[in-house]
Amino acid sequence: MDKELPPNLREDNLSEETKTLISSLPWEKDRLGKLYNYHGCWYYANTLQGVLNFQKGFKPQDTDIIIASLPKSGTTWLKALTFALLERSKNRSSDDPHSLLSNNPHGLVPFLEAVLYLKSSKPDLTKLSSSPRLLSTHMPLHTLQVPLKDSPCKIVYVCRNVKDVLVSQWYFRCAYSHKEVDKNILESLFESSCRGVGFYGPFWEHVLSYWKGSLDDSKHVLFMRYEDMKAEPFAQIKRLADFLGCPFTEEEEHSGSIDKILELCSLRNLSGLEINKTGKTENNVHYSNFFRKGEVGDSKNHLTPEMESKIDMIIGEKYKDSGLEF
Ligand code: PAP
Repeated sequence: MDKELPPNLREDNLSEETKTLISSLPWEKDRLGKLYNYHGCWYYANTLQGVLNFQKGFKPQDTDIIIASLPKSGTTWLKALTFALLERSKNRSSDDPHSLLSNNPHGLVPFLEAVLYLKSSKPDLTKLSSSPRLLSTHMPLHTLQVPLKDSPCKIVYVCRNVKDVLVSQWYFRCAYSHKEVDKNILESLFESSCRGVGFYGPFWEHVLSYWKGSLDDSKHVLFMRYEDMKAEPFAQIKRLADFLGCPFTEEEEHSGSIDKILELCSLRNLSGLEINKTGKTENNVHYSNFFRKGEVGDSKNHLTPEMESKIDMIIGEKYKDSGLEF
């Protein structure tokens, strides 16, 4: 079973040091394997190895941009938008097609702990786009910040209503394990998430770490919401461009450039591309699994009213006094 899992979810690539470390960590078992709690966050063992490798070996550059999220919160979309925003300053000739047409956003903006540093603390990063480097992570902010120290690099976090995240995770898990959509899987994801256990969870700690980070240091941490991006994409992409220091000019605003980027990065466009129908990530996950409905509120079709009110209650309690509302 272990061998069929994507490499970041397995437990077969640990250093002796990490084996010793995890033997002392709290753990829980889910359907995919053992999750270990390291500094308040749950990881499968190989991903934890990636986190440790990253913390040991990552050397930030001042211009780095890091896309951060909980899985299934809009990562693919934000990667595409950020990549497209930065690409527009590069003068491409008309016969040079956009990289987003031939590569998936996950191929263009690789994950730190789950891909680049998964196997080594000294990966070859020379293949990354030169400057700025675009990177991504699902780590919580306090873990990400360890090797960043006083680096002025920019972090963009995307957050999504956790009920929709849960349903999206459920579909994703069933799809990559080639299983029928099975309600038992949703129920166990729900039950463990409510207890604060789940890959990269507890979700409320994750969201709050970036929310507080964005309040404390708004020049370096931008907090975005999937729901706002759906409701007002024009305003949100402008916000993103301003934060990254590459604002749209008036000419760009009026000439339809923003609409073109939004169209290029739309779920409809990306999911229809050959690369996204047939390609796979470095961790052997079909790109097609990253595109589904992309709707706000799809959880209503799958969670019972009791499940919804339990999550609402948890969120209400955990986010109270934070200023964060859903
Ligand atoms: P990841 O964290 O594993 O990379 P992520 O991209 O965050 O996954 O989440 C996938 C969700 O984003 C899917 O939501 P759904 O299951 O509710 O449908 C997917 O459909 C949605 N998504 C992917 N690309 C886009 C896009 N271009 N625009 C809007 N939503 C998108």
